[in-house]
Amino acid sequence: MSETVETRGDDRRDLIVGDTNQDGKTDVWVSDTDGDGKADLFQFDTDLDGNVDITLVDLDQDGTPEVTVDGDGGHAPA
Ligand SMILES: [Ca+2]
Ligand SMILES: [Ca+2]
Ligand SMILES: [Ca+2]
Repeated sequence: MSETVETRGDDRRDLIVGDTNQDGKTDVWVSDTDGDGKADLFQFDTDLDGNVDITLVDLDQDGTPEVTVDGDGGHAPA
């Protein structure tokens, strides 16, 4: 179980989903959780098993995430 992390909102919309190693599985997610169209949740699958390994939250959307947690922070991608 990973720690649950607070985000700006609960209305997740993925702005960018990336497959950096082109194995067909998504490994990067950049998401907006409060509906303003600005990214505030960033997730990475670093071991490429399809599950999120690190979650960063930019609560004030200044481009620098304030919060970093292991795992998906309770916000698994759909
Ligand atoms: Ca946002
Ligand atoms: Ca993983
Ligand atoms: Ca910030």
